[in-house]
Order: sequence, then C-alpha cells, then structure tokens
Amino acid sequence: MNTSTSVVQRPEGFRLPEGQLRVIRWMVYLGFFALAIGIVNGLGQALNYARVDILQYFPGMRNYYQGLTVHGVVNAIVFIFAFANGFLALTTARALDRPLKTGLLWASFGAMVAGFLLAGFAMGSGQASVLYTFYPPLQAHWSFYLGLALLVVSTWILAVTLFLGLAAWRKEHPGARIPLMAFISVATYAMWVLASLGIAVEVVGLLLPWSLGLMDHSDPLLSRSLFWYSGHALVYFWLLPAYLSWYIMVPKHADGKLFSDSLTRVVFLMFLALSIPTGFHHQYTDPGIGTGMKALHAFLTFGVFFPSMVTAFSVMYALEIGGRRRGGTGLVDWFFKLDWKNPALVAQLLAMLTFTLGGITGLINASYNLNQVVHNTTWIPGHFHMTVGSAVTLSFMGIAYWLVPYLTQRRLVGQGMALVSSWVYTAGVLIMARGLISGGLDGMPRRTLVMEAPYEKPSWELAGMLSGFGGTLMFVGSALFFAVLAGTILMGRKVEEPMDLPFTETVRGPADHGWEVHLDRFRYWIVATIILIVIAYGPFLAQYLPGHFTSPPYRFF
Ligand code: HAS
Repeated sequence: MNTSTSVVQRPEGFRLPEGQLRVIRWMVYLGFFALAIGIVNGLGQALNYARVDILQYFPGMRNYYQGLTVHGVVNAIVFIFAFANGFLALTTARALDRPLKTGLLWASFGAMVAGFLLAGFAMGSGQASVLYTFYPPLQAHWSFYLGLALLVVSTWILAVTLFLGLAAWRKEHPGARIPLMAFISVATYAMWVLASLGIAVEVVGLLLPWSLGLMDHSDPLLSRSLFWYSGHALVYFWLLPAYLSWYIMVPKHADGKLFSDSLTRVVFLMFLALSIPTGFHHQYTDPGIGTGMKALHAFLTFGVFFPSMVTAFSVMYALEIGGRRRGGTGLVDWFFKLDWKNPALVAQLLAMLTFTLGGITGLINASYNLNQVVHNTTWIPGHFHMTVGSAVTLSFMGIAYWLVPYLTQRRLVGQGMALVSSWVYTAGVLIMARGLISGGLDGMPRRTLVMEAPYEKPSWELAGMLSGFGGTLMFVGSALFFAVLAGTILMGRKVEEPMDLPFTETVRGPADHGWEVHLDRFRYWIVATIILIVIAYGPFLAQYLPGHFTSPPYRFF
C-alpha cells in the first residue's frame, strides 16, 4: 500500500535552474502586462453603461467596439494563456522533480509574444474590431487571425513540453503514480489541446484564407460552431489553473489538507471528457442546429457542472480542516479562524465566494428556456465577470502574491494594500454584476454603445450606474494589485533561503493498486473524450458539411 500523501515526487528541497525560472518569470510578467492593458479598457467598457465616455481619451481608440475587442482578447486570451503557460510549467516541473525543456519553453514564449504583437497591431490600428468571438461575416485584418493562431500554438508548444516531461518521468519511475500536481497540470493541457482543434480549424482553415482574399465568402454557422466547439472548453482552460491552486495551494495557505487524491483526479478527468461536447449551449438561438443536438449539449453541460460542485465541497472540507486546526469550533466558526491576513488566501477565498454566484448563473444560462430570456443581454457579462473576471482573475492575483516572490526571491511589498485590493476588487465585481444581471433580466442588450442612446427602460439607468460604479472599483482594486506587484519586483527585500511552492498534503494519498491506478492512464480517457465529441458533434457535421459559404465580408470599422 502506498502511504505517501504528497502531491509532488519529492517534497523537500527542489529548485528549478535559474534559466528555466527566467522564462517562466517572463511568461507570468507578460500575462500581467496584458491584464494591465485589459483593465484600462475594462474601465472604459463599464463606464459606457453609466454613459460616461472615457474611451475617447484613449490614444488610438476609434470606437467602442475596438475597445471591447482589446478588452476581451488581451484579458481572456493573452493574460490567461501567458499566465497558465508559466504557472503550469512550474507546477509540472516541481511535481515531477525535473526541469522541462528550456528551449521549448522559450519557443512557447516567443509564439505568445509574436501572436500578441500581430493581434495587437490589428486591434490597435482599428482593423480588427470584431470582438473576442470574431464571428464572420465581420472580417478582421489577416494579422489578427495569424496572431490568434500563434497564441494557440504557444499553448500547444507548452503542452508538448509538459507531455515530454511526463513521458521522461514515467520512464524513470515505471509503474509509479503520477504526482497529483503534475496530473492536474497535464490533464488541463490535454483537455485544451483537444478543445483548441475547433478554433484552429476555424482560424487557419477558414478565416485566415478568407481575410487574405483566397476565399470570397464565409460560412457564419460553421465558423460559430467551430468557435464554440473550443469556446466552452476555453472557459475551463481559464478556470483549471485556478482550480489547481484551490486544490493544491489554498489548503496549504489555510493550514488544511486536501481530502482525497483520487477524487481530485476524477474531477479533472471529468473536465477532460465533458468540457468540449457542450458548445451548442452558446448557440441555443442559432438556426440550423437540430433541437436534439442542443438538448444533448444542454444535458452534458449539466454533467460538467458536477466536477465544480465536487470542487466546492472538496475545497470547503480542506478549509474546514485548516479552520479547526486554528481553533475554530461549531458549524461556521472555523471559517472566521482562517488566516484572513494572508493576501494569497484572501484573494482566492473571495474568488470562490464570487464564483458560487457565477456558477449559479451558469446553470441558468444552460437551461434552454431560461437562456431565451438572458441570451445576448447584459446578464451574460454579469455571469462571466463572476467567473473569469473573479474566480480566475482574482485567483491569479492571489497566486501572484506568492508566485512573484518565489520567482524573484523577494519578499512581498505592501501586504495590507494587497488585502485591500482583493476586497475592493470583489466589491466591484459584485456591484457591477448586480447591475448587469438585473439589467439583463430586463432585456438590456450586451455589447452595445449606450453613450448617446437614451435608455429604453428606467431600470436600465440604475443597472448602468451600478455597472459603471462596480467597474470603477474593480479598476481601483486592480491598480492596487499592480502597485503591490511593481513594489515587490522593484523594491522587495531579497530573501536568503530559497523558497518553495506552497503545496498541500492529502488526507488520503494515491493507491498503488486497484481501480484508482487506471486514473493515470491518460490514453484511455483521451479516447473516451474523442468518442464523446464524435457523438456530440458528428451528427451536426455529417448533415451540415461541406458548409454553406455564402456570406460576403463586412467591415464596419
Ligand atoms: Fe459560462 C456563457 C454556462 C462556468 C465564462 N460563460 C459564458 C461566457 C463566458 C463564460 C465568458 O449554458 C460568455 C461567452 C460569450 O461571450 O458569449 N458557464 C456555464 C456553466 C458553468 C459555467 C453551466 N463560464 C463558466 C466559467 C467561466 C465562464 C467557469 C469562465 C472561467 N456560460 C454558460 C452558458 C453560456 C455561458 C450556457 C451561454 C450563455 C448565452 O446564452 O450566451 C459551470 O461550469 C459553472 C459551475 C460552477 C459551480 C460553482 C462551484 C463553486 C465553487 C466555489 C467553491 C466555493 C467555496 C466556498 C469552496 C457549480 C467551486 C468556500 C469559501 C469559503 C470562504 C468558505
């Protein structure tokens, strides 16, 4: 019987070579640089709903849709991809107790920078105001599509790096269980590689040749379907690095322990299998997709809700262990005994609390009939600011409070400011979401410049004011976060002792026999995932292909 409860190969004394830490550091910095651009645009978007026009003062900003595109692409794609690449490279290397291939890490970083520059050029010069979903027949400059392709390639290179690292580790440890932290990291990238195939086919096969004039017409429904094949899984690619931290690091910050190694593996395998065949829940109102297929995707969406519910209970249990160890008693007292002075923990606890509301709104979106009420209204950005805008972004900020000190070997500067940042940001998200959600329920449209248009309903005035006010608080919270980050990098006191990652132990470790060992056989789970994808997308594609390429391009910018 394996008695180890560790989530890494060797709990003591490991540090990556400096060369490898350098590239990881640059990945993380690049991510936060993108976020800094994104939040400035975010302020402009939020104030739009309060009918305060600050976008006109942004250099080079031609219109609202340009700002919205920049906001979506740099926050949701560049920030998260760059951060995830750096963070999960580190967790994999640490868990496997071996460096990864440094050349590949630099190649991944290079592709990310090139993609960012190309897409940034197209957006910045006003030639790609097509939003982050870039639906045709709106057409962007070719450099936008090429840039997006390179951003995805960067994640693929990173995935190959992780897979090679795991293969080398397995050769050295035949029959051993994969350390949990590496398992989670690799499962996340395996899911994303399968998921990103849709967007890759769309961008490289359809949109890039179309923008270069090699094809005259586009097929909006086919493109949208390929986009959403990747699109819902994309949200889990954003989420799972945060979940990694909630499972592995948060229990450590809280003085707790993770409940079960095997249950955690099951959760991530469920994300692998169920994240992709759910995309039609974004297309309930699209004609041309059969009701039966939409119903199947709705059903599977409720399936992918399940691992998040398990996560809620697992993480809560780990926190409760910590709270009771710190002297908490009774039903809820332990909760207040958690270390509310640790900025890394507090940011992530607030992220979890907000995500509980984000998750509930997700269920409402997924319910076919209720979706008809909220689709394309401000309810949807209300939902996603309580998921990607908080669960993910706030968690990444919380992770940064230990990760940046780890990467720079400097102490965190401004702990109090870091705490204030998380509270202000959370208050901002909740107020903004309150506005967007109530406005959405009353039919307030999303993605609309409302600056000079009179609001149709009085309730939209209040919703708009709340969105503007909440968005401003989010901006202030983020600005404080960046002040802490800059202070730490530039002025943090150097530490003598090399630091390690904060990772938990599990109450129940991995078994070395029985059904649980099959959890590590990624090949089986990938085959099962592909079968599920074929069932979920095969009938639609069989009936629809080779497509209907009839729409001429439009450029309104
Ligand atoms: Fe979503 C639309 C359904 C999760 C992001 N979603 C979007 C869009 C985005 C997005 C960006 O079915 C807009 C796309 C666009 O531009 O058009 N979503 C869901 C469902 C879930 C869900 C069922 N979404 C996410 C996550 C996102 C995200 C995660 C980003 C990271 N979503 C939809 C649907 C639409 C949609 C439809 C299309 C709507 C339309 O018509 O356009 C679920 O995965 C949610 C599961 C979550 C939970 C919460 C569990 C809570 C946890 C916290 C633990 C709490 C603890 C508390 C431990 C079940 C894990 C303890 C704390 C203490 C301090 C004690």
